[in-house]
Amino acid sequence: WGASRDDDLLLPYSRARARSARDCSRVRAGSLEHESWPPTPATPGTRGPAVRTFVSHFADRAVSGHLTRVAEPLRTFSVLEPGGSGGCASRRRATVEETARAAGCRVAQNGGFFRMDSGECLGNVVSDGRRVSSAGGLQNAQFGIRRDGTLVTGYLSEEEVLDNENPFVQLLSGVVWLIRNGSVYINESQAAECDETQETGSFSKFVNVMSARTAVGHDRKGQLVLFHADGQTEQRGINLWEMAEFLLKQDVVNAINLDGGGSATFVLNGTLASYPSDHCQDNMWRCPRHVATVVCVHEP
Ligand code: NDG
Repeated sequence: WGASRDDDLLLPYSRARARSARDCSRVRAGSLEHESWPPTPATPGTRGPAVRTFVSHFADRAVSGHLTRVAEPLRTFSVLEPGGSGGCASRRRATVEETARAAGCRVAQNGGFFRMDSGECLGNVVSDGRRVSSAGGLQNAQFGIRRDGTLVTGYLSEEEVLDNENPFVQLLSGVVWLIRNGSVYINESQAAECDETQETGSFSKFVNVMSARTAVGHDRKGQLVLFHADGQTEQRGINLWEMAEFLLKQDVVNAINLDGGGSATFVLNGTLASYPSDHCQDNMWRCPRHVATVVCVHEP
């Protein structure tokens, strides 16, 4: 999928082409729209992630979840492959607990999207400086940290992902750039991004349906922010507009939407602390999904 659309880029007038709601062309070179936030030195005394638990009202529904802030993310934040290094290459899938326990994460959530049938990690994955998966220039919202601690949010060409001057040490892909420079950026994302990366349904269903959700971004102090809300597609949870509004109120400046639905998982000190929507083999119980990448907050 997607590859045939490469041809679009060879046409001189391709830039003028009206963008469809499913822009799955690949951008290899040049510079795309993204925001860079310079590293902020941590104020002395701030140690470890600050985890807040909420049960908040969205319209009439009570929704539970967590908001985590991380000072000095360069030293304490990692994107992890499923079940440890080599997990994307071998299309392994693991629960967030499995991946997080082995890596000693204090806080961990599911990360990027994956193919439900094959387990393939989708999009860019740079894990502790190792580039283990490539989006091949497909346009989806990216979040990453460069070697000097700069936080990058938005769209990146293949060339920019591979930058050698100030390379990415952590990078992952979501679907929908929720907040750009302090404003909701969902409509723009729907026009610009490849929606084949998600399997919930049409792009507008994916955006507007109530579901469990996760996100990553940063606030005005340069702290990395992780968000997770419990839910179940069409039954419980929040849509992307509600998540973006919540994050804006928390002083978030840039954020992207990560994998949600049955993938949404929050793990605190190695223990499941969220209410997953997938059923276990015994229909009575709910079980955390085996997912691909994990976002992890660990000791420096
Ligand atoms: C979740 C996603 C789905 C995705 C799948 C695998 C939501 C609401 O995980 O889009 O294809 O990554 O984010 N659902 O089910």
